Amino acid sequence: MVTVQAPQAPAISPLEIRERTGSISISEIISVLKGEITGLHIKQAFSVEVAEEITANFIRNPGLRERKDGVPGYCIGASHYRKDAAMYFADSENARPFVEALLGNIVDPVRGLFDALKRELHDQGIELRLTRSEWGEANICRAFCWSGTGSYALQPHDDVAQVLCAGNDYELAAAANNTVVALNLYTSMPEEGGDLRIWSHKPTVADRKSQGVETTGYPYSTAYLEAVPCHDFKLKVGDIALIDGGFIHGVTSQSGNGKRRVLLNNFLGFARPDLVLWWT
Ligand SMILES: O=C(O)CCC(=O)C(=O)O
Ligand SMILES: [Fe+2]
Repeated sequence: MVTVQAPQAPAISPLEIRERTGSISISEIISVLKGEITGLHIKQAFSVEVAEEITANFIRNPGLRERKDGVPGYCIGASHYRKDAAMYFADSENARPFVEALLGNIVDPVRGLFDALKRELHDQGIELRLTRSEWGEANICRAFCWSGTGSYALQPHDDVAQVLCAGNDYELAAAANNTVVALNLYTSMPEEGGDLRIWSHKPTVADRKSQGVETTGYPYSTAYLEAVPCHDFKLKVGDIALIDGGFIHGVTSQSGNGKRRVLLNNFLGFARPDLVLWWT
């Protein structure tokens, strides 16, 4: 006899959200890395002038291209999503001049944050570095502008499936057992929408299998998330958001003045108690 199991309702995991205005503190970033904070939103964390310069560098960048991996959007830089290590590191090496052109020679908030976190972790006996391999090294960030139509500019997803399925050629595979932190810096925002929505659910491997997203973590259906509470980060230019990328999140559709939504993004996480890796 075949028994048909009723689909399991997604388990609710509480969100620990912090939102405030000002400079980002390194101890807060470490709290997100340790899984103590699920979502950290720092408003006006870097200057509008710097944001505008990076956005201008994005728009005129010869490395700007459309994503061809099923996620609608435009990007500069490399993504390890659905790539083996050889391909990802080759992409990273090829994209380096474009990422450098994106950040230009200004004092930018990504490198500033990386250096400050590196110093603080070093004092605690922990190394922070870009992930690397025999094929090359990751870049410090990439830039995105999502172009999904419908309710979401970027559909609900988690960032951990792609790390869990990365394969043994990646040293970052070890980070999937710990909190995978997504760091987002917003350099251009539309007038309305483009919120970062995070749901109170951290899917397991079994949840992903049931949703047919075992290796990608993308996309989860609206029906699956219907009964799950969520929080919307209302973002403005110059804001920084860090989230535990294991929780399902997405970007709501945008409207208003036609300004594009541009962000710098990367991931970081503990690979060992004495090593934090940083990748894209
Ligand atoms: O655009 C955002 O605010 C979030 C981006 C994101 O979730 C991702 O790149 O995986
Ligand atoms: Fe994400």
